[in-house]
Amino acid sequence: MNQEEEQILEVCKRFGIEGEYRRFEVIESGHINSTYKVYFYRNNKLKDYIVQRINTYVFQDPVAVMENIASVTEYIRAKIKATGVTAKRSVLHYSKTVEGNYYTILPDGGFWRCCRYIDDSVSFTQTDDLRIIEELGKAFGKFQTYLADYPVKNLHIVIPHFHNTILRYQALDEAIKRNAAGRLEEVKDVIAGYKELEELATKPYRLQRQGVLPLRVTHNDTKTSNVLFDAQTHESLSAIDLDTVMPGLVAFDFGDAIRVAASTVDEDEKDLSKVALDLEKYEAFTRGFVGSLGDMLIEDEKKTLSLGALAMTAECGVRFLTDYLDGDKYFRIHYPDQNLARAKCHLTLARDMVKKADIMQAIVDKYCK
Ligand code: GN1
Ligand code: MG
Repeated sequence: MNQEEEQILEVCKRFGIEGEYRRFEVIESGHINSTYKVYFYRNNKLKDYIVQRINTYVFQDPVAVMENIASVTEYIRAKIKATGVTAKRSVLHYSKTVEGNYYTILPDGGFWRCCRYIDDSVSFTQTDDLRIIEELGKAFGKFQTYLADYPVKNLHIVIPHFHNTILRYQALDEAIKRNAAGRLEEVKDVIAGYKELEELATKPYRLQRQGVLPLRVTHNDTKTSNVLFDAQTHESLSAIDLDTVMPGLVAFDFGDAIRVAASTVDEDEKDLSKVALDLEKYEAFTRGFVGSLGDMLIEDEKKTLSLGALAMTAECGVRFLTDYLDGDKYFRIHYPDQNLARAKCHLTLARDMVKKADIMQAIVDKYCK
């Protein structure tokens, strides 16, 4: 047993997981935390758990992260139960240690948490199945409606200015000045490309600051892999990865999902001729998302929903580029220039969204009627 496995088992013990330990798998899809799926055998059944070590470079107050998550999941659970149905497969259930905490800290300082995986569920990193994409939209739309009346002041701001697109562009400027990894020369074109998009990409954030767009409780990390689906029917069950639940714009949750779910390619596709916004996928997501929001949106939110997709694609790309210039300190990479590949791919996708802006908004309008 290596050190990683020993730590995982120690964490499981502290969370009181019973049964016979079988094995663990590393889940590779996240860029921040270290995530493991751990299997125990109990009552003639295999039970799976998600055990995670939180990245405390990114989440500097991980206790606050867990307080947000516990509060939001309990709130959603109560809402679902109030409708008379079981919430067992519709919201995550985090485990508590014997001391009653939603986290435990190992001797090396590692900050860990554990939750039961939802039975018979699956997730997808990327899919071409339009029905799944519509279900994805439904899941994030429902997340909005569950939390529409959640007391926002109860939430900790775990990463200040998380979707402040203006500050993300400023952070890029600072990384350019530092040129810490000596990579500036090779990315000049990519920087110029992002600068061209700055005015449009920062518009939703500016509209919020001007009081035109309201802050709501948002998920803030709505990529495809952050929803669980029923393994057989592929109906959506629950939004997961609630680390970044904070006040935000509905256009950001919509847009960040479109960035991933409506793209023709993976986040780091190197053949840029393949990168585009797939309008069929876009429509499927929009149908699911807008369809489950009911009449929640105000007119200005409806009018700027599609712009959120450009904002989130450009912002995420700017963050990848900043990290590349800084020497890959923030996002986990699996090969040396992955952050650059991600940044170029996002720039190409964002430019395609600019071309398709009118069609994108017309599709939103169609489902807002
Ligand atoms: C990170 O943790 P993960 O992989 O779900 C990042 C998101 C980015 C995303 C890009 C806390 O999400 O903001 O959009 O990578 N999360 C944080 O794939 O920075
Ligand atoms: Mg995340």
